[in-house]
Amino acid sequence: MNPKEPSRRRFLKNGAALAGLAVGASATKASAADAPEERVDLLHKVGERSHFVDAIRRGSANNPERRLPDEPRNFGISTPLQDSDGTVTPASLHYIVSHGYEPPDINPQEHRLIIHGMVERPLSLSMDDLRRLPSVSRFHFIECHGNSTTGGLGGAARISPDATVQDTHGFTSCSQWTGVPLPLLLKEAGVKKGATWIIAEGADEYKHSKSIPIDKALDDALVAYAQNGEPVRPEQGYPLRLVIPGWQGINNVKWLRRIDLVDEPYMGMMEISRYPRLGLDGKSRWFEFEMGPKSVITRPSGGQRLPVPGFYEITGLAWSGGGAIRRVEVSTDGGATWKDAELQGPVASKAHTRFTIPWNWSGEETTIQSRCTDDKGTVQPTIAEVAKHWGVDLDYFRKITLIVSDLNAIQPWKINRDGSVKNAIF
Ligand SMILES: Nc1nc2c(c(=O)[nH]1)N[C@H]1C(S)=C(S)[C@@H](COP(=O)(O)O)O[C@H]1N2
Ligand SMILES: [Mo]
Repeated sequence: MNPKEPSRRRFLKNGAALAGLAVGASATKASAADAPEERVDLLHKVGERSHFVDAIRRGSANNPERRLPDEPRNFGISTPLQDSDGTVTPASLHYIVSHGYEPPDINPQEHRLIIHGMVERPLSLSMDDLRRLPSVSRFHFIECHGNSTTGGLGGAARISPDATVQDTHGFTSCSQWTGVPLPLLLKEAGVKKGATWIIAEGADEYKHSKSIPIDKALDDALVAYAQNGEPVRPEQGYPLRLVIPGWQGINNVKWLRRIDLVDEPYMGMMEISRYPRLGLDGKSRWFEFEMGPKSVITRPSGGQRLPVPGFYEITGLAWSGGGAIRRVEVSTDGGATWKDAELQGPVASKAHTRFTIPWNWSGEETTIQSRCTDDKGTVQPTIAEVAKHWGVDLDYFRKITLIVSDLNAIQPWKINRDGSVKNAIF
C-alpha cells in the first residue's frame, strides 16, 4: 500500500471493523455437532443453510375488498432483497404469487404438456419427452407487475416511511432457468396460418391462464423444468413452468399443462379481473406486457441502520424487460449529482444485474437513489415523471387501493443523522 494514499485502501474507520466483530462473537447457538446421527446423515445428503441465517419471505396481506371468495391466503409472498448478494435468488426465497392457493402436488410421471388448437400436429409431451429435447439455460428475472407499485401488492407498507426493500420491491426474483425453447415445440407442432395468440394454462386449483401474443412465444419463451440447477420448486411451478422473459409476471404460467393456439386473446380470469391497470379516467389498460427499466438500492435500504459515518459500499439490483442493463447511476446527494455505478458481470439480458459503488457517509442527513438505463436507451423515471406521463398528481399514488401496475419509479432512501434508513418515495 502506498502510505501517501492510505484512504484509498483503508475502508473501515471509526472502529467499524471491531464493532462488526463484536456482533459475530456474541452469537452463540447450537451447532451441527450437537445434532443426532440421522440428522447429520440427512445433511450430508441434502444441505441446508446455517441456522445463523435468518432471511425469510414475507406474506403480503390481501386487500379484503378485492379478495375473491375462494382465495384462501396471501395474495403474494415477497423476496428479502435486503439480504441478497449477486444476482441469483435462492429458490427457497423466490417470491411467490399464486393468488392465495397452495401448489398442486403433481407427479411428474403423470404430467403432460399438451399443445393444441391451431396446429398441424397436436402434441402431448411427458416430462421424459421434454428432457430428450435440446435445452437452454438462461438467467431471467420474474417480476409481478404489481411490484414496487403503490396500492395492491404490499399495500400501505409500500408507501410507509418504515418500508423495507422487501416491502417496496420484493416481488421480483432472478433464476437460471433451464428447459426447452417454446419456438422449438411450436415448430414441432406446426403453427397454422392465422394463429396469433397462445393461451397458456396451469394445473392449479383455479387453472391460471394467460393470453400471450404468438410473436413473443416464437421469440424467446421457454418451457422450464429446472431452476438454479435443480427441478423447479413446487411454489414456482413444479414440474414445468412457462418463462416469458422480461414480461409481466402473470405470463409465466406455473404448473404448465396446456398451450392452446388461437386467433384472439381469451380474457382469462386473472388477466381481466385483477391485472388491468385502472386509470383515473375509469378506463382499464389491458394487455400491457413488457416491464420497464427498474433499479433499487438494496444496501443500505429501508429499515437498516448505518452504525457510524465512514465507508460503505452501496449496492443494488437493476433489470429491464427491454434487454440488458447498460448503465446504473447513483446519487448520494438527493439527486443533485449522479455517478456511474459498476455493473458486476456477466450482465445477462432481461435478468437482475448487480451494481455497486463506493460511498463515504459524512454523518449528515441525505438521500440516496439509483436510476438505470437499458439496451433500448430507456431511462428509469422519477415518480414525478411517471405522474406527469400518466396525467395524474402524486396523490394518485398515495391514495390508490388497486394495483397501480408497472410503476418503475426511482426509489429514494433517506439516511437520517442517527444512521436510520427510511423510505422516501414521497
Ligand atoms: N399457474 C399459475 N401460474 C402463475 C400464477 C398463478 O397464480 N398460477 N401467478 C402468476 C403471477 S401473477 C406471477 S407474478 C408469477 C409469479 O411467479 P412465482 O410465484 O414463481 O414468483 O406467476 C404467474 N404464474
Ligand atoms: Mo403477478
